[in-house]
Amino acid sequence: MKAETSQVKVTIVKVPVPRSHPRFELLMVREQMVEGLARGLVVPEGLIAHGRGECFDYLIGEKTEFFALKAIRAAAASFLLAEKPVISVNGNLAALCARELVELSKATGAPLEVNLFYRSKLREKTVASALKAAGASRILGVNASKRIPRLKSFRSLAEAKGIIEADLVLLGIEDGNRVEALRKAGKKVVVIDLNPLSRSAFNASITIIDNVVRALPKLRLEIEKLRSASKQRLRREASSYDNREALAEALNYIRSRLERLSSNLASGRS
Ligand code: PTJ
Repeated sequence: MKAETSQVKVTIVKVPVPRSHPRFELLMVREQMVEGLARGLVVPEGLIAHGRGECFDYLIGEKTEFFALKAIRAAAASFLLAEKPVISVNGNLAALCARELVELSKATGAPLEVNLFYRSKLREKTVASALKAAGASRILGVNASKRIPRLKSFRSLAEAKGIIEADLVLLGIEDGNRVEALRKAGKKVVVIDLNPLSRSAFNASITIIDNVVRALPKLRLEIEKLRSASKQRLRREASSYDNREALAEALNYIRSRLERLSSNLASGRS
């Protein structure tokens, strides 16, 4: 397989955003995505994926909710129990959270592995360089030559010492095919995805329904909190988590939030 590339001319207009803007944080995250595009980390399709994420973030209220905190607790315990955890990094994740990914990698000993849907040699290297610039010392996935079974896309390319041998894989902002293939290969898969209806969310072992920019630092803190816990406690935390229940909670939360908002509107309350 070989990727074909073509170039389009994009004019990026930078304007100062006042701190007082009610959506200042969100606009800054958008800036990171646009910069990511300019640096070749993010593909145009990544901007579309980001927009979908923003929409679901709007629906959950742009806060880390209880169902995400539960998933973060189970994911932290699972990381501490895992023998060969790996953190998979795509273009969007590298653009938004390179530093946090490196810190999580240091906190868990899990290597970072570049894994791209729109894979080209240049993008592999660009994402790896961004991780290196953020302090990563061990980066896998550049020139990966093994294949994840039952997966046809470029995403199946993985490293023997990384995703192929891993017992736990963390990934975020991606489609469901790889999650399914990794689960079939017997791995525990932790997904960060704002969309509780996505196939990734359904197929994962643990789905953190939250924005990666909020979830990753919280996951690292939770790992620090649980670090001295007994294996027995960690197993309890991991096994008491039910992914379907967490997804149902997220959907119910969105439904009741929308009901509340719409009845406030109908009754003239703000
Ligand atoms: O960098 P590459 O080549 O590997 O390509 C990556 C993209 C993002 C283009 C690719 O994985 C893709 O197309 O993903 P999808 O199928 O659009 O799925 C992205 C999912 O991530 C959607 O369910 C979004 O709601 C969700 N999402 C988007 N932004 C965020 C997010 N979830 C958490 N945090 C976000 N910031």
